[in-house]
Amino acid sequence: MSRTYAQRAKNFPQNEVARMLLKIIEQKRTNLCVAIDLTKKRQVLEVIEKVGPYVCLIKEERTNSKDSSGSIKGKLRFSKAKTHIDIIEDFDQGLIDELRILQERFNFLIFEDRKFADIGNTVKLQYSSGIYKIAEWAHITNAHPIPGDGIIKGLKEVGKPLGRSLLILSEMSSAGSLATGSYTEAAIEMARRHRDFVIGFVAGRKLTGNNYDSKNQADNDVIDNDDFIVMSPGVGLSDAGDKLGQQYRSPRDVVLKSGSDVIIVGRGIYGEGRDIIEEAKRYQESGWNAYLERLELQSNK
Ligand code: BMP
Repeated sequence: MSRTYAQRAKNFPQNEVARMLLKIIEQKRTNLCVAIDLTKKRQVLEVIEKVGPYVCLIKEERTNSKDSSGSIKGKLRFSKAKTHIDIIEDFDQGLIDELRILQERFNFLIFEDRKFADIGNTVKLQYSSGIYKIAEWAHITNAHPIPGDGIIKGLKEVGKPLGRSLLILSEMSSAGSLATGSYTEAAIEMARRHRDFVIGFVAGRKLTGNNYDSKNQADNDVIDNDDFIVMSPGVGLSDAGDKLGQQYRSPRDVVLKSGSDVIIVGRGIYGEGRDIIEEAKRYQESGWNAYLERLELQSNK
């Protein structure tokens, strides 16, 4: 049984990205992933400059890289998903080049939150081609399980030779999500069939382990050959949610009670009126302390 992030690296013999991520988490003592949902290239880079020391992972959204004006505060907008935008060819490489430089400087991985959801053949194109060429620069991306195994097979054909990894969206943080019950169970089974490419889940709680249904996740130990990294969005220390169905829980709740491995935080860090560096530190400390508390409870069992 492995409990620490560092110990768990050996549970991913086929996934270098998982081992790298677990190593970074342990070295930097942070399980914080910042979701950069900003529309201007300059805003994205500004936030990463500030949060870089406190994160293990940057969750990137497609951005409008042409506009270099505007301040961050009060100008947040979510990128809009467009059908097959990924295969249109006129992308500015500048942002990707700068992201790479920041990544090397601060030692974090990049997670493109693309939420693929189409048949295998289409997602292959969306992942490899078009403006964004996601597979070239994103260590991790994610997919909905709804189309069936073909979506993973398609993404794997592109991503695996490049050493990339995938997360499966098996639960969602928004109110009324349909990703529950047997849907979530089927998503877990799908991930198990593709352990050579799938390293974990986007979910609100640990979904595998010797006692994964327990209300107290300190009771749930990792089963080494059934280990997945769980990343949880819907994390906020100051708000209960937003007006569009988002629901927030604290890092302590998510990591200690629900056994999640990585907290994903967006507006809680760079929302209007927030001090980005202070908030990044606050979430990093809160997430890490919850992990230490979980370890202590487990070792006292
Ligand atoms: P925020 O902390 O600002 O609410 O942002 C949450 C981020 O996590 C967003 O990028 C959103 O797309 C993502 N997300 C989520 O909120 N819930 C999910 O179930 C899955 C997500 O990827």
